[in-house]
Amino acid sequence: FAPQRRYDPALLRRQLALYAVTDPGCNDRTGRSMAEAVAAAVAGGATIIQLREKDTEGGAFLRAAAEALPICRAAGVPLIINDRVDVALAVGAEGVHVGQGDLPAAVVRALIGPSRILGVSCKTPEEARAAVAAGADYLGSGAALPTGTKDTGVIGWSGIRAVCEAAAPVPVVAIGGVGRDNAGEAVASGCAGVAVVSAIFGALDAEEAARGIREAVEAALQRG
Ligand code: TZP
Ligand code: MG
Repeated sequence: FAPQRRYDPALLRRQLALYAVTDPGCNDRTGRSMAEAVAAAVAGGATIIQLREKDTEGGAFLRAAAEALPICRAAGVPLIINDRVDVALAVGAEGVHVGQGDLPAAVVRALIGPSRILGVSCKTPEEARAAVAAGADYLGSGAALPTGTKDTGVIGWSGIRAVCEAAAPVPVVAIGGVGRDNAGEAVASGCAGVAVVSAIFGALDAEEAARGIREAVEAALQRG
């Protein structure tokens, strides 16, 4: 009997630098398949991938995850599944990401065990403290800025900073309207990295887009 170990927090923090979040709507517009989109993001330097396949049923979601997993594994990039604990466990993904309306974070932690990554979306310091207490490994916080990708409230960089302070030392990624030009602001606000949908997956050259954002994050992390 070998006790399961927690996913290494220092490794996870580094892997949160550029968190690429898939979107079927972006792929419809660019004509890329989900696998092509993931491969391009990873080639450009995405350090972690989330499959966020809203409106995709379980069977199709599982097939998408099974396609994405070897692409991510080959690059040493963790694969996180949005919302669906069952899909994450069935495919053997590294983790699950849930929002405030999904299964409670503590329940997800109990289901996935200690060694898989648990991410939780938080808009406020109160939500951040609860998610950390429930066993979150990282938080996603936003929308940092207005975005057409999701209809959600904007909390701004001050809101992101408040979540980072409440979550510490648990790392936070900013999401919503984030790209190359403002990735540095996310890091300056206390984030370990940025979570990006359209600035990568909506770009004509997703690989080049990812590369540019990764460079901006790394430069900001170097500045400290
Ligand atoms: N959660 C808060 S904003 C958002 C999510 C999933 C969408 C972010 O998309 P984009 O295109 O990177 O602004
Ligand atoms: Mg959700």
